[in-house]
Amino acid sequence: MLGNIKLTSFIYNASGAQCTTKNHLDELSRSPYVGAVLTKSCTIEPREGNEHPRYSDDGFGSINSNGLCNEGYKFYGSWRPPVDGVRKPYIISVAGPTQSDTITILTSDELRSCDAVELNTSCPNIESNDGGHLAYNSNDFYEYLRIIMEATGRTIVPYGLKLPPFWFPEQFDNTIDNVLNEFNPSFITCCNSLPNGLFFDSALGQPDIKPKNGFGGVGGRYLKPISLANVAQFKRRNVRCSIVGCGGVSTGRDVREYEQVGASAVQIGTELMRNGVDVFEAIYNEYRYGKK
Ligand code: RRO
Repeated sequence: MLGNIKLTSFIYNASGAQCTTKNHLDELSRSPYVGAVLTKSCTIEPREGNEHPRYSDDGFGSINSNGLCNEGYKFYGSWRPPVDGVRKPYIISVAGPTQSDTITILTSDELRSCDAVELNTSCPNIESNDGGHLAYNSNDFYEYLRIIMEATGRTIVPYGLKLPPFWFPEQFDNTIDNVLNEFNPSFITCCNSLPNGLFFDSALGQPDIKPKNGFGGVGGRYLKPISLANVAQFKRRNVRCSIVGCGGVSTGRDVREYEQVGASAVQIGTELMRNGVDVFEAIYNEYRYGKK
């Protein structure tokens, strides 16, 4: 469950991984092992994103500076699951990225077609929020959300917050006091990618990805202990909302670990990028029937 939303499986895709186009969304919707369909973070207008190469996988984890490539909120608001798909929760990730664009998207008729919104407050790769700074300052974060909530009359569909990785006790405490207790999201997703990492190809003498001098958001197994700790830290503090784990899940055991430290659901990103939608069947079976 994400708040009051019943998922059809404990696992679903992370925003950004194979969820940008109609084909991606149709495919996710058709898999019985995928518990919800979550979109790529959207903006008002479609965006091409950053120059290529902007994604790389070193076999352990991933780095990206995709630059919010997406088809625009009207597309995501008008997408409907294919008729042969199982009806499962549809969650639209909204990036804004500005406050006024976020308000426009959240108050649009198009957004009423989804079951929930995941508000992306932590994109590490766009100019206006370089490194995901916003959510690292809980006073700014409060002010940002206060204006959005006032403008939307708090009437938007159930929503969650995609948070950046935190480390220090006061980051969890301040986010809970200034943000979660003030705005009561239905869920939080821990975490977005680690900002401004670098994968470097020594044979070529250059970074793996081109935008931003090679600096990008790190995901996959590099992120797992950090995301797992973030879920556990919020859980220990008895947050009222559901917690979604996201970071480095590639086996059923990973899913169980997230569940055991307090996650209500788990998202899969790098592994989905690597091996496509079939990963859900394998990971679901391992999780459910206890192998790996
Ligand atoms: O598109 C991206 O560059 C991106 C986004 Br919006 C995000 O939230 N997290 C990420 O790692 N990449």
